[in-house]
Amino acid sequence: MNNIISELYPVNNEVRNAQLLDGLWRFCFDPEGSGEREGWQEKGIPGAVSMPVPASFSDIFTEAWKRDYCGDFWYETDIFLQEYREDRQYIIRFGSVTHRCTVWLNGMQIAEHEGGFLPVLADVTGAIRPGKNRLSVKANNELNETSIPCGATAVQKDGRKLASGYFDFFNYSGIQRSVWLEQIPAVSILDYSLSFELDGADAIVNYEVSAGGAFDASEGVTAVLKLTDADGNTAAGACGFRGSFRVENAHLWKVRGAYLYSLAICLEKDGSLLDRYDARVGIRTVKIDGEKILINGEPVYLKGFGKHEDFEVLGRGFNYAVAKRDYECMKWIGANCFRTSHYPYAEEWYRMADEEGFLIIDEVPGVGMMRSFANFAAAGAGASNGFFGDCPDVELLQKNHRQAVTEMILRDKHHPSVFAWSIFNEAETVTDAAHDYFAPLFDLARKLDPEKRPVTGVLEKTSSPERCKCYPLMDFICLNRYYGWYISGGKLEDAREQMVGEMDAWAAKKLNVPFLFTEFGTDTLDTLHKLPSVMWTQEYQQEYMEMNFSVFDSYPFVQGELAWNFADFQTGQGIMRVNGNKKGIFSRNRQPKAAAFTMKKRWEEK
Ligand code: GCB
Repeated sequence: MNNIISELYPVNNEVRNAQLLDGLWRFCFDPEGSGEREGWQEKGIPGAVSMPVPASFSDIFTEAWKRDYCGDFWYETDIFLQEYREDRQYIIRFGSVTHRCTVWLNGMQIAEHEGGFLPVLADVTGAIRPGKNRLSVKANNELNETSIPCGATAVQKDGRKLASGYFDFFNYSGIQRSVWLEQIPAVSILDYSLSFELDGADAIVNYEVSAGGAFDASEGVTAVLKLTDADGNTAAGACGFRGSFRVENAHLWKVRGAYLYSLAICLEKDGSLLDRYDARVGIRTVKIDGEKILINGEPVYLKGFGKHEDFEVLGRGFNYAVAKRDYECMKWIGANCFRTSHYPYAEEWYRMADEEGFLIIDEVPGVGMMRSFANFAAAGAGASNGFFGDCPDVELLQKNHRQAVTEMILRDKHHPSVFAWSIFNEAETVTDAAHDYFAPLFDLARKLDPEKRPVTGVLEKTSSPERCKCYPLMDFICLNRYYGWYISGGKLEDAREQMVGEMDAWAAKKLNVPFLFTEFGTDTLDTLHKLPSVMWTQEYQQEYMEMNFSVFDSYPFVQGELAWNFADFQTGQGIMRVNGNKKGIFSRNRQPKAAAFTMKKRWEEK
């Protein structure tokens, strides 16, 4: 884990410089896994083709084996540095490399990272030189039962490897997020933490700043903070590495009514500036109070989606235009929340949510912890297994999971949009081994978050009120339920009865916590209509939604509904999927299906 290099998002100001390295890089596959042995990191990669960064490589090519490629693959680019300065620290920052990588600069190894959805950081001070530098990345996208997400890698008849995730999304891989070269002062701000209390019209901001490098606080270096409101007026200030300050008549960050202050965090010595980090701050509180979710002390009902980072050609590559369109569609439909199913998204998503006033449940890639390539279907049929009891190396799995929780919270704790952490999606939760596996991960999240946001996990059907051993770990309970699709598909009245049966059993437990439906939905073709409806038509999706809504509305502890999915998305191939999962309320190219109008009407009124 890269715990000494700052996770802070790159900024540009008078002392910090962040240069984007995105563009066309050189790329090649390494099916034999021999590149490192053969010294490609020193000699350069052989037979390279050009490859856009950021993007998944998968949907760029026209050959099936390249789309489905599993194993090692390499990226390479040149970085030009005009001048090397002794008083600077040089950092290379990948938003992510999926699922693991080793990185070299001019043949010298500078980073190694496990996990495909969080930043890879390398301190290249001393390794980078003026002029041209070669940056080489060996990445690998195999899946196994100790990686998160979990899956398996099989060797096919022709010798090629094939990854099969124990999850329902395509194993998109590559350098899917932006890459930066940062130049920061040798004495620099490593991290900061904020938490908020409301006091009448004022807010108290508790803060802590940590610094590193050639640094010794006793030598008279101090932190100076200045908070500026959206009109550019000074709102508050403070001195010292930790403390608190009062913001009079604080302008709160509200759900769908965002307000962001600017916070300049400076390191100073004898009045001269050593470092400065510019942060955006949303003042708001989060609390669970009985069955309610409170933001700034006021109950909020969550409306929105489980999403994916997914689009034509880009795969999981971040693209501002697609993200902006998604926010516009979510605003149009009256949503206020989404879950980053099933992995932390590119940081730009959170920065945009901060501005747009959306709430986010931030999820680690703790998905596939049930040995079935389609646990959603297996669960519907009542299947379950003891994943944690017979996982080949549960300690290694937990170590990787712990690392993802740590890196996610370190990266995302500053966002007002993030109001909860999700530790898993649809894991096996019915054994004592599962409870023992998850309990320390919940504790870790609670310990790391300065704001003590709620921590949750997402339960599939087998995690029933009678059998689930993990729901007591959660601050609110998230249910993925498909009554009327995987269960009693096409028979909405039977489905309603079964759903009510389960909800009555939860109600009888009197847990006094909020419940969210984090998934419910039907595969629906955006070309298909039929009256009376049948499964897969747009009419059926609407009727299914109406049935679900009427059940949600009869249980006051249901405090939110995040439909599955915002948009159609790519999956692996199989008889359950028609070129991907079609449960989108929007098509893959972000046009509304009929149910979108049903939801818009409800959500605008609710
Ligand atoms: C689920 C999973 C999600 C699937 C969905 C489905 O329960 O959490 O990843 O895509 O069901 O459509 O079956």
